[in-house]
Amino acid sequence: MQVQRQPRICVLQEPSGAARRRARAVACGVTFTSDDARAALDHLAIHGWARLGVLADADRLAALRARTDAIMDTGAPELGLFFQHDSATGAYADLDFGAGWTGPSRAYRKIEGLERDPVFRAWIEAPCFATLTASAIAGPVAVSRAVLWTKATSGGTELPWHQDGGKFWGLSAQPTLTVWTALDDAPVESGCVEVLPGTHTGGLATPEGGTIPEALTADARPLQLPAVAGEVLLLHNLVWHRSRRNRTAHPRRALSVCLMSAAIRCTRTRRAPRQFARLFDR
Ligand SMILES: O=C(O)CCC(=O)C(=O)O
Repeated sequence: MQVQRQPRICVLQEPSGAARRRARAVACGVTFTSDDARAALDHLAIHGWARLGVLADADRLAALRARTDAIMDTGAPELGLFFQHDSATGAYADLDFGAGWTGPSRAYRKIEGLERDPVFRAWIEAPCFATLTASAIAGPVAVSRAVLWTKATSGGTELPWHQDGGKFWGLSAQPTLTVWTALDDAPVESGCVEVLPGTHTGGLATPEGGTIPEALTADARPLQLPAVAGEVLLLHNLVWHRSRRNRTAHPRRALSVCLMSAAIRCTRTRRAPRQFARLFDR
């Protein structure tokens, strides 16, 4: 008898009820309470990811998108942001890691330092995130990084499986809470975030952190996390996650903010240590 081989990568979809609940949240608007925060944090602790629902309304989304466009068009030199453009091929290996802002373009894949921008800062310090961090982080809160991950229409760069931690991050302790906000709808076809649930419980795949060696993900069963504009996801920094290229005619932009205790320090020694912005006046 011939035995059929299973495909190596099997993508898991959330049950359709989840999509219905998301749609309902969009229709009704959501208030975010400390009970919501605790439920999401419990889910995060077990699975390495969680949904907070749609928390950014249409006005907020319009402001964040307009500011994203302006930042890409001008480079916002007064803010000293870090820019990285898409590679011409869409392959991660072909990225230019040192070029920075190279002129107006809607195809910057990664922009860091958004906590210094007033429009983004207002969202990072929105009351829902004060509520969230009150349940998640003891004492004063700081932002270790605030990043725009964007995938231009019919483009973007393949982001391989990685963890957001390890020696490369140069921190005195490992943060665990990343808050990801969809600025646009992010369906599967546009390169939504994908995770390997539970992988955060295994610690770092390599001491350096960052990209996961390919041999470890050959049999991976990704869970795709499509999101609607305004929806917020939590990602544990150590959960293995990735995102693919955008196959739609719409941009896929998202803001990812890593929140941590303000007691965590920068341990890099080659340059002056980074100072992390404190949030929520706590
Ligand atoms: O939005 C994406 O494509 C990637 C998100 C990510 O890697 C992160 O938030 O750490």
